[in-house]
Amino acid sequence: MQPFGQVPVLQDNDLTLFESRAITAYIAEKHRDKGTDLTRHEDSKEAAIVKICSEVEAHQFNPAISAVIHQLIDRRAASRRIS
Ligand SMILES: N[C@@H](CCC(=O)N[C@@H](CS)C(=O)NCC(=O)O)C(=O)O
Repeated sequence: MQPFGQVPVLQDNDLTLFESRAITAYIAEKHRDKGTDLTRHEDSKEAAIVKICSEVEAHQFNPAISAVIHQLIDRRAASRRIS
């Protein structure tokens, strides 16, 4: 389902999606009339700011925090092996 063997994957009827930000954008668009319009589709300036936030999260925040998360997971796994 995911060409790189990773998660997440979303299957919505005949549509299969991968890449977390594409999945969340799809869900936000699909359900935009059911609450807060997270993608701000009616205001192009606000929509652009949402896209900037997504890009910053993907390319600045995520690489930095991923290293921390993986270290925590590795440390927890190591402590389980010791005990
Ligand atoms: N760019 C992808 C990255 C997905 C990703 O890194 N998934 C990790 C878990 S958070 C994974 O499946 N790792 C297992 C592997 O790479 O084998 C996305 O945003 O969906």
